[in-house]
Amino acid sequence: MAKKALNVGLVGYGFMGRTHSNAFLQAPRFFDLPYQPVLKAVCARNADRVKGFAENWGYQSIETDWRALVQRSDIDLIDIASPNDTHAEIAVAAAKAGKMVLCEKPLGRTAAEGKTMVDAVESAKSPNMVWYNYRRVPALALLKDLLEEGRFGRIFHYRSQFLQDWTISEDLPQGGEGLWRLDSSVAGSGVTGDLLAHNIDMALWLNGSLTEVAAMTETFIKERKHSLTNKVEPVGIDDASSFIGRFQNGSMALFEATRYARGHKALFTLEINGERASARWDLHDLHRLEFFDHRDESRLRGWKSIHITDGDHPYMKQWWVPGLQIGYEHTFIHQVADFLQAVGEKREAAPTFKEGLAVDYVTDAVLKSAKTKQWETIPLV
Ligand code: 4PW
Repeated sequence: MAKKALNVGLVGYGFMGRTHSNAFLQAPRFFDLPYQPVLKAVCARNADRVKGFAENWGYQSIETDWRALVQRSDIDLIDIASPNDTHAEIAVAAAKAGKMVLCEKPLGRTAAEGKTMVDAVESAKSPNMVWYNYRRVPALALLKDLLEEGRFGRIFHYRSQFLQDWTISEDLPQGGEGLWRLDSSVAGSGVTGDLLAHNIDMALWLNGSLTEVAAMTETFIKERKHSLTNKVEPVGIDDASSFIGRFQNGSMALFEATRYARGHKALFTLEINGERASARWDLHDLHRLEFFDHRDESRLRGWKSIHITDGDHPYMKQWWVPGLQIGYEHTFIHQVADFLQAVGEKREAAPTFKEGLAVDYVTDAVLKSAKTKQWETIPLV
């Protein structure tokens, strides 16, 4: 039976525009989905470059103004993969125009922005989702299943890090293409919104709500040349951010993100310790889940290193044969597959904008606590 076409309008053609485009193309080839995504249009300001992007990925048309894209009657879904300062305005307009809306993380630069986006998709009843892609790593989907099966018992600790080193040079300018993550007016924050947001989304999904945090941030390089003004300007982003906190389930939180950990490129790690079991995971070895079960026979008790490539593991049946790995780009493919499945079944696709807002509340509290040097309470969404 012919599948229903779902016309995609993408905003932004950077790194994330590529991961999303690849996912829209691949998802229906590997998963049996109720919709066939059609790459209808891509939008960005630079006409020549957006044309090149469209040709490379097979988009049928281009736009240079997102407002025109949002108003097109042949677009069903607006996918926002442009810098953070554009998310709220585009998402609100897209929802008002009756489109489905997907948005890159973090949802808003602040929770206040995120809230306007949640209100817009909820009042328009627009299917929506935030691209917290790491939820779709098969090893972490398996960890979620193990937690839901109650194998860990009471949870005591959850700790997570995201370490990079790409901004250490003081010669690196802020702002402009490829470097907007260093400009606080565009990004909203530094590593708190860019990296720690991933750790937080994962933690909220796996271990439930965070209720309070005490945080510390640092900006190691306080002035940088701005690519757009060519002037040396104060740096507004946090280069490193760490916090301790408390989850609603009584467990303790320990989180850290930085772009100043020399030698680390994208070391996202997490560990959870429960009364009966512990697990740990590391993005550099993303197909492996380490699991310790205290209920194992004592003579054989120890950390298991589970290679997540079997047909019994989440998502893996759709891929190759047991033993063969998949990678980073597959997390986006899984997310498209889950979204289209959910739309077909008329249910929400996680993480919804509301879940994205829950992350924004935590990142706001982290940044506030770093300023006030006080514990900050996190509103529940
Ligand atoms: O969202 C994050 C990005 O902004 C990513 O998951 C990793 O860190 C890769 O690039 C940055």
